[in-house]
Amino acid sequence: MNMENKDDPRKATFDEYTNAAGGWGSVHALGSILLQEKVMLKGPRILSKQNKPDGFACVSCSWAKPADPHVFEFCENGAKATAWEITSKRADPALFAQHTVAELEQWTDMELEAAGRLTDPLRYDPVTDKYLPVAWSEAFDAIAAELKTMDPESVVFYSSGRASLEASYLYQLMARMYGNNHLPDSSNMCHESTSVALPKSIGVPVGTVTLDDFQHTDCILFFGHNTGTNAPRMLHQLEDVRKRGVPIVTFNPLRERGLERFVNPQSPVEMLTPAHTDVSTQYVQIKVGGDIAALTGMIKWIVEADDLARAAGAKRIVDADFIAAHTHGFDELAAAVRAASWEEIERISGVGRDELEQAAKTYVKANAVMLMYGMGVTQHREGVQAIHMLTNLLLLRGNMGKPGAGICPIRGHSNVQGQRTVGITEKPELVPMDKLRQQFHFEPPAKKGWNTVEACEAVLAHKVSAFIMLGGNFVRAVPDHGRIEPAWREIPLTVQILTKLNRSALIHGKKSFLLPCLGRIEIDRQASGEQAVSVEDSTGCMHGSRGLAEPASPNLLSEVAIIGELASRLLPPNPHADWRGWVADYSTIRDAIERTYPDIFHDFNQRMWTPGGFARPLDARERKWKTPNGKANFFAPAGLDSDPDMPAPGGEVLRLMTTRGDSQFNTTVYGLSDRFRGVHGTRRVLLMNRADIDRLHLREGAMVTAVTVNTAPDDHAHRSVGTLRIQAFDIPPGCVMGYYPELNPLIPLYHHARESKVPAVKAVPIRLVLENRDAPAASR
Ligand SMILES: Nc1nc2c(c(=O)[nH]1)N[C@H]1C(S)=C(S)[C@@H](COP(=O)(O)OP(=O)(O)OC[C@H]3O[C@@H](n4cnc5c(=O)[nH]c(N)nc54)[C@H](O)[C@@H]3O)O[C@H]1N2
Ligand SMILES: Nc1nc2c(c(=O)[nH]1)N[C@H]1C(S)=C(S)[C@@H](COP(=O)(O)OP(=O)(O)OC[C@H]3O[C@@H](n4cnc5c(=O)[nH]c(N)nc54)[C@H](O)[C@@H]3O)O[C@H]1N2
Ligand SMILES: [Mo]
Repeated sequence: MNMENKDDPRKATFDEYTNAAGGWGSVHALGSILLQEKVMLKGPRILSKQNKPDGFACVSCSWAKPADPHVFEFCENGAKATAWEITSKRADPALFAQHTVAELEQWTDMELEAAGRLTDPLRYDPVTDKYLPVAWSEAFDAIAAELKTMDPESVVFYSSGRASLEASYLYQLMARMYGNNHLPDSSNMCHESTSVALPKSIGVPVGTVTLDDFQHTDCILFFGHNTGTNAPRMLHQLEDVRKRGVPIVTFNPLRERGLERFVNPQSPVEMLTPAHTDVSTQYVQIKVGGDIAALTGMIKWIVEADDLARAAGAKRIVDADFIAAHTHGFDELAAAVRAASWEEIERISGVGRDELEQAAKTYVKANAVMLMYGMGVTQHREGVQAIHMLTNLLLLRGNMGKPGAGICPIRGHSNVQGQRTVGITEKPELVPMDKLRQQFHFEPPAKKGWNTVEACEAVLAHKVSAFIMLGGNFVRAVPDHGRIEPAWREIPLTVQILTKLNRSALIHGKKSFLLPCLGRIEIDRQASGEQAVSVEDSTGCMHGSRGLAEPASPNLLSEVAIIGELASRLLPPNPHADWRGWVADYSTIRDAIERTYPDIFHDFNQRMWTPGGFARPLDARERKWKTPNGKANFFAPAGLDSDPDMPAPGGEVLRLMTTRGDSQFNTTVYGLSDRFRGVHGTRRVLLMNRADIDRLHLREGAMVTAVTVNTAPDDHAHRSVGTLRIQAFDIPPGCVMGYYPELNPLIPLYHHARESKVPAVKAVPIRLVLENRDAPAASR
């Protein structure tokens, strides 16, 4: 264990990051990452192929990859993710011979993954409490034999959004041929609120914006996304847009650096001079959970201004023709916003009426508006309603289905959108089951499967006999660790397909296998030669991706090969499902995908190398509405708070948002600093408003325990996380920011979005208890 990497909040330092995002900081950080992973030599060559038409699709975020890429079409965080995958460090059998699982459990998340790439398949040995090497064929036979004895209803097939379209398609097919739709995925914790909201409002499950739209837009609204950290390549498009003078209005409780100022590390002019691009033209520092209220205020101003315009016979403010021809529900929405009081709007949004009116005026001045959003919107109790409010705003002025306009949910994992496109979902109605039946001559299961929260509930109820994981770190990513972890250890069989050691490998089932796979950056050699895979980005474009690094170990298999080998042992022989043939030549998997989804994937093998990717057809882009009533739908808000069951403000209860820092990819923690927010040397910190610190008789630098305030009447569980340092920060009163996944023990499993069951991790009610071990005075 590296003691330098120990998270000691008492030794943390804080500063104000005064520079822009991007710039020298990025370049410097990049060099030190390559050095740390000992990949100085191969790193730069590999990075030059990142997100290029003939290269590999970045394994970090899912932002679009342009047809005419920059020389370096990657960001600092994408480079970190690459270095993390091509690292020269190895977690080989020698490491596991040295340490029991109980010992490894003492390691931090960061130390576990820093051990490096897994090299060989491993089987848990309860006698020695160690993971021991196992032959691939023995592992597959053993897992298949176990699964065959189990009730398919009790087996879960989780996936994290990184696996390729090819691997994902085979995975869902294996689960369905085995006999269930228990296919929860990381999207259930992420943009599921989007997948529920958009089909009802505009009849598509994904965003409508493509990169081209950035050239035609004349206003961008930005809700709840930390772009500088989580999709930094988008800053290129934002910079271009700003250079044209297009306004960007941002709604976020925190003044995220990447949305304030940006220096392009690839632009020599900006690098040599202190010039930078101002990103947001108006920054609305909204309260956590205040989006529905803020949007109500904006829409109220628009509707009332339109009333006046109509009365005066002046030009309408709303697009009345579009509303009449294309939409349903305008009158209900208008009535709801007219009835809302400004007093309530201001109190719940935490924003003054003038600020909201200013934002609304910017919006109505523009002819083509794009709206982008992230986890700050989806991960609330009323996350689905909040998204309806976003589409409401766009539909008011026909900002859907015209160049430069539309909605853009900024997706997380690099292929999370694509997985859903090829059938990874617990909802049978989203899958063309008749096509699967025809193609593979089996009866697909009709019963709805479990999503992530339901799978956790099943684990708690001891209904799960096996949990298979295609990537990810399920045990760490989900809420309520204190309840989930003990139940997890009771699962008869857990199987993880993974690249690095993580907590889910250590908190394992009674029997446990670790099946290490190739990463997307590595060369994938099969019987017919080197294979490529494909992914879908946040803008619905499909890209080919070819690995170019030598595999971390000769004993790794690709995800496709692991699924194919397991399926061919698990499932009865079926001449229509040639698992080993698919593994030998992935182009045949793409042929199968094309047969299941001809509209999206016609000529898949030819088109996958289109520069910039090929776009899936999206009816909403052509103002065709595949909603139940054939219209684009307005939805009136049921209430103004995205978190209506939160105890009243002003008391001791605070709203905790759990979020990512600059040195992590989800549960993968690269380091202890969050540079743009000025936090160094710890992740055990709560960023608070200074007035709250005083009001609650706390002190900056004091150490506290955070305790969850239960909101369900029958919940008596005690949830707490201790040794957290208080730091004053520019955040609205009543709101607190802390880091995920360290704070996940605080989140009750039932605290999820009402309609989508996305854990409501952005607004957890907590109170703070002073510990008597203080940190030295803060150094800000
Ligand atoms: N480097 C890096 N890149 C990543 C990831 C990573 O961990 N590291 N993760 C990937 C994944 S899976 C995902 S889903 C995305 C996540 O990317 P984001 O969507 O940016 O997710 P978070 O980091 O959780 O940040 C949420 C943002 O919403 C704001 N926010 C919180 N509550 C509210 C609210 O009530 N209203 C509004 N308007 N804003 C709010 C927070 O201040 C923060 O800026 O990034 C992807 N890309
Ligand atoms: N409190 C709180 N909780 C959250 C969130 C939050 O904002 N706050 N965000 C939620 C969101 S948006 C998401 S998406 C989930 C993330 O949940 P997951 O997707 O389950 O978690 P990750 O941390 O992305 O998974 C990291 C692991 O993936 C494995 N891995 C990496 N690359 C590969 C690969 O190429 N193949 C395979 N097979 N495995 C690989 C590595 O072993 C690594 O340890 O967490 C959710 N949980
Ligand atoms: Mo995500």
